[in-house]
Amino acid sequence: RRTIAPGVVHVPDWLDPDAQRRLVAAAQEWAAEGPGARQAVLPGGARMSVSSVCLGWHWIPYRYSRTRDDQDGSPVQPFPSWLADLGARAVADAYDVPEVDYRPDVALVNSYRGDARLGMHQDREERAPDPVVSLSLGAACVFRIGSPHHRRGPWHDVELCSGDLVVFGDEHRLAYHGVTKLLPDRDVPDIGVAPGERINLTLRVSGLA
Ligand code: MD3
Ligand code: FE
Repeated sequence: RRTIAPGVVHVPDWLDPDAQRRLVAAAQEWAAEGPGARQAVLPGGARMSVSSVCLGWHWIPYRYSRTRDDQDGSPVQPFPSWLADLGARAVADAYDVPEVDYRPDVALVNSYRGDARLGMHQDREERAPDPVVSLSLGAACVFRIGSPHHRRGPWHDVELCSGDLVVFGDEHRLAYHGVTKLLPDRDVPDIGVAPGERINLTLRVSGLA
């Protein structure tokens, strides 16, 4: 465990290869259901390079809904209770406490390939202050986190590898962050991710009814 900044804890290799394999298989099923994963379109018209699928609530830049309003309008897939339990264990381990009251109801599953990246942004659509849990699978990346106040630096660059956990809470819950590049040449355990692909799951508490 390493505290990167107040409220930001990185736990390398939190998921063993079997747990990673199970999460990848689940992510592939979610991405194949209904209209599938999509590259969201920003209000200015730019298409995101990251492809994503949501559970619990559907995220569109910049709001949540219960229906896939930028696809076929079908209901978003349910958020499974085993994933909520995994999230609570993640927060407890990262913050080194025996247990926590953490009930995430949103998962965003992001897939990165090739030159995909995620520009610096804040996650402000949730109405609850609870931390965000991030789980990384497959190719490594450079993740960048700054402060809640400045989109520009100073920031921390952290390499996230397959199996890593990061929890973002407290004063960094609203910090600017992004993914600056993939590191596709690193060794990845055989967990069923396509070569060069990175999958990231974030678990959140929406605070929505
Ligand atoms: C810090 N995803 O989905 S996970 C996102 O790797 C997102 O796909 C990145 O940023 C990814 O919005 C980064 C780490 C992360 C997620 C949410 C945060 C860091 C955060 C919310 C607040 C502060
Ligand atoms: Fe984010």
